[in-house]
Amino acid sequence: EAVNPQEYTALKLKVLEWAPKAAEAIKGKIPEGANVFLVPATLRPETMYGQTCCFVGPKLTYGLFKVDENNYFVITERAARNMAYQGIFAKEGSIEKAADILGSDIVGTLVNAPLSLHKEGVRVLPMETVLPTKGTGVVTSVPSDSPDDFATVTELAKKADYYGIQKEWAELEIFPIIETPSYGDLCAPFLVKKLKIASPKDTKQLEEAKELAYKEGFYQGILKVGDFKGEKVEIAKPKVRSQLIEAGEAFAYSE
Ligand code: A2H
Repeated sequence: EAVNPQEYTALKLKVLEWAPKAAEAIKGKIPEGANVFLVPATLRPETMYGQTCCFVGPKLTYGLFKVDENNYFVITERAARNMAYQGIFAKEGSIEKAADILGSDIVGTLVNAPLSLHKEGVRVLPMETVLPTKGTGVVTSVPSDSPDDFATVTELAKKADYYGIQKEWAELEIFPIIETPSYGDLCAPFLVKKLKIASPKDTKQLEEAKELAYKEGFYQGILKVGDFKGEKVEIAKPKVRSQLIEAGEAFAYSE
């Protein structure tokens, strides 16, 4: 655990259509018509325009937690326990779990990703490297700017049958969203190629790519899309975050 608290932006990805096994797992457990959200924790809210899918750990168990009468979150129990003391649930200081769902059973679910240029929704896909001990255990995927995400979607598209997914779910168009002087406007694909990263298992090079992408994107990047188009990432980041929070599509989460 970090010494300093990490302040994440928790994004609300509303479920539009459940994968069959997940639908089975939650059947009869929540009121008819209640909203369910997958809730990834991110440090880069300004990149949310570039979401192409949402990752869960296939072997992790998630809970369906009650927020209020009409709203539920899919997150790890660990994250729910933290949220219970951050004014996020109607009933402060306690959690109410309606069901358990295995990550692999959620794969294939269609969710709405706020700000994403893919307005038709994005799919939930498996990511083996999701840590149960960080954030909410749900990770939204921005392959244009996150080397981890790009390496994972590339692997998923290559071995779609092995991962039990439809290839096209991993192949949504990757739109450029941040312009950088050194790595162009598709920072993560550029660095993954440059550092010869062949798969998500190349953890050492990925660590380096992540570092380079973050520094360049954050300090030199300029947004190419959205309401703050043309602004420096450093300046636009808190603005995008506030906009999401004010729209009720995100909230602050720290741990
Ligand atoms: B970031 P830190 Cl575009 N397991 O969001 C593995 N990774 C996780 C996670 C978990 N349980 N929870 C969150 N994350 C990811 C966007 C992004 C992120 C971009 C570029 C870099 C980047 C889109 N994915 O993170 O250890 C989430 O991915 C680079 C580190 O708390 C989250 O932000 O610093 C970030 O890691 C949090 O990592």
